[in-house]
Formats: sequence, C-alpha cells, structure tokens
Amino acid sequence: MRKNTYVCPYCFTTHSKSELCFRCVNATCKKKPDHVYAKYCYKAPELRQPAFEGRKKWFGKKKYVGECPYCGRESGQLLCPSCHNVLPGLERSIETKLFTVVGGMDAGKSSYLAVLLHEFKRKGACMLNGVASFMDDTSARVYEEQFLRYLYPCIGTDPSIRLPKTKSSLAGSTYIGANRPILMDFKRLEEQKKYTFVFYDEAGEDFEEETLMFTMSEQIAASNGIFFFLDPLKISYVRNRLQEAKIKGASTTEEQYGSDANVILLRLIKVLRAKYKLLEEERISVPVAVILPKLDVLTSLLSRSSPLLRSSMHYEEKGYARQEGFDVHEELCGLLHEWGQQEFLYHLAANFENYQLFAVSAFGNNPDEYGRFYHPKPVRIEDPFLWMLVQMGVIRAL
Ligand SMILES: Nc1nc2c(ncn2[C@@H]2O[C@H](COP(=O)(O)OP(=O)(O)OP(=O)(O)O)[C@@H](O)[C@H]2O)c(=O)[nH]1
Ligand SMILES: [Mg+2]
Ligand SMILES: [Zn+2]
Ligand SMILES: [Zn+2]
Repeated sequence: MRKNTYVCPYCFTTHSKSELCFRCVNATCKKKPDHVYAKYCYKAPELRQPAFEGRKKWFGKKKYVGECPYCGRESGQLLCPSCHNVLPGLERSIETKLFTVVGGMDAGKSSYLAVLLHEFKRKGACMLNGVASFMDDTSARVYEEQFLRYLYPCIGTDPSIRLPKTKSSLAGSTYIGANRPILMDFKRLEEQKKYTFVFYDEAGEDFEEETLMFTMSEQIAASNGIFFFLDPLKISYVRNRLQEAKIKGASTTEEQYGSDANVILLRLIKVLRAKYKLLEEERISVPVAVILPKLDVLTSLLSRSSPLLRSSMHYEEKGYARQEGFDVHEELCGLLHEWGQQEFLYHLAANFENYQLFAVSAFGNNPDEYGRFYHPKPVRIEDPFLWMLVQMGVIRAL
C-alpha cells in the first residue's frame, strides 16, 4: 500500500488520504439523511449529522480536521467516501491491523472471537501492560448484540443459548458489510503508538463455495493475519473416538456437514495466490495461525504428558513465550499425522512462509446436547492471538 492511500476496512475501496470525508460531531447541527451509508448497509437512509467533503484544515501533518459547511464547527471524525463508515485514525502514530477468521461452518470461529475479545479487554491487554477498548459505539454494539448477550448473559446466570450461526454477507449478493467488523483500540502504556485491531467474523458458509470466497478476496488479501480453523469434529479419526453426547455438545448439527478443512485451505490458497499474483515457487507471506478449537472435548485423545494439557505460559510470562509455542506446534503436528491429516500439513508447508499450529477451547467446557454450558473458562485462547501480535510487530517474543 502506498503511503498516501488508504484501504477502507468496511468496503475495501482504496482512497487517497486527501479524498476522505468528515462527519460533523456537533449535536445541534442540522441532521440529514445519509444515502451513501444507507447503500452500504442496505437500510433506509437515517437522519444523521451531515457528512461533508473539502474545506479541510490540516494541523501540521499529524491531524486531519475538517470544517462543517453547515455549522462551521471543526470535526476530526473521518469517513470513508465510498461507504461513510467512521475510519480508524490516520495519524502516523496509529496502525491498523486486520484479522480475518477462515474456516468451515460450525468450526467455532464466532465462539473463539467472542471469548478472545472479552478476555483481551478484561485481562490480556493489561498483562501486556496496555489497555484495549472498542474503537466506537458501533463496534461495542455489534459485539454486545452478536456475542456478549449469548455467552455472558448476566452475572450469576449461565449461558443457555448457543451463538447463532453467522449470517452470510455474500450469498445472493455481492455486497460486503452485512457482518460489520469489530474495531478495537490497543495501546501499551510505554509506547506512543496506538493500534486499531479490526476483526472480521465470517460465516462458514461463505467458505463453502469457491465463487463466494473469491468475492471476499479483497478482504482476505487486505488482512494482516489469518486465523484458520481446523474443526477436530470434522476429522473422522477424532469423531469416531468421541461419544455421541460429546459430539452433540460441541457441534450444532447432528450430521457431519460442510467441506473438510483441507478443501477450504486449498480455496484460501487459491484466492491468496491469485490476489498476490504469486509464482508457483513463491510462498504466501501473510501469517496464518492454524487453530484447532474445542480442545475441551479432545482431552481423552491426548497423552497425559501432552503440553496441550498444561496451562498456557504466555500470559504468565507477560508476552508470547516462543518455546511454549514450539512445544504446542510440535505436539499438534504429531497428532495431525496420527489423525490422518498429512495432506493438510503438506499444503500448509508448501504454501505458507509463516504459519503455526494452535489448540484452544473457547468455553473450557463442553455444552450439553441442548447447548447449555457454564460460563466460558477459556483454555489457551490467547496463544494464537499473541503469536499473531508478534508476527505483526506489535509485541516482542520472549
Ligand atoms: N465443546 C466446545 N464446543 C464449542 C467450543 N467453541 C464452539 N463450540 C461449539 O461449536 C459450534 C459452533 O460454534 P460457532 O462459534 O457458532 O461456529 P462458527 O464457526 O462461528 O460457525 P458459522 O457461524 O456457521 O460459520 C457450537 O455448537 C458451539 O457450541 C468450545 O470451545 N468447546
Ligand atoms: Mg459464526
Ligand atoms: Zn468504505
Ligand atoms: Zn455541523
């Protein structure tokens, strides 16, 4: 990406920084219907504070401020000119990092993100000597509506409903933005720099078809990191060794359905290779954390000395502990071999420069067959996220 251009994390159009719009932040300014925003989210236009272009005032080169043509007040709220969503800051001291989850239906992607964000905000950021908060009200609302109210209903009661299946943003249309990303700011106390993390929770069904996945290629290619989900319940070796009740708790459908992870991995590789215009011998550089979710149902398949059974060392050491990561990676390589996933491992090694295997449990306990479970007590949920932060240069490995 050139220095003066900017990719919108909502609609993935590229703009030069001088094209960006502003929204007035004066509560008493005359509200107008926003047709551009309505088009992006397929809604009837709502009355909002006016969006405007031009009459920009630049404060040095650091801050972007525009003057509202209606009330004359200054505003620093930047909008994408194509979709009128509020953009993360563009100051040099702010860096945006995009995370996309990829994986088949029912793999556990939404549960993972839901618990990860909750835990990172509550505890993880603090362990890294920083603070994390939702970037804006919209992100906080999306998180609340899509995740929080299911997994963390209210203090004292246990969650009794599963997260709803993530709705496709693509099937039947070519429009991106039905599933709004969640934006979270992260700042470490001793650093000047601030980060805005953008999380995309995709619908598994969008990865079930090659054409749909190609529609998403702008977003996938713009991602700074990919969480790839390999659902152990779709591996027949594993499934055949688990009791029916366990399977029902850890998956929504009775029958095994959807493509296996290998097929989705090959589709992802195809999209990325086409987008980056790579030669056959070149490998893909974007970091990929391959995540085996639902670790709580797999314990009976592990040896007693497995590193997957001990608690994660990363937060204890206040960062990403490299050795711990290697131990888990090695163990998982061995298990995936044993479970007949050689082909998957082969494609990873042949196509990605930078990947690592992880195992997590978002809930730490298996829901019963009706989807009831105890409050999430996640296991190793931060491992892939911290590794990703190391790959992105946000934190250093220990
Ligand atoms: N035992 C157990 N089950 C889990 C865990 N995480 C998710 N599940 C179950 O896995 C199923 C799918 O979870 P979701 O998070 O909705 O999966 P998804 O990948 O977002 O699915 P789509 O939205 O359809 O793409 C649900 O039945 C969850 O209860 C976990 O940590 N442990
Ligand atoms: Mg989902
Ligand atoms: Zn946009
Ligand atoms: Zn105004």
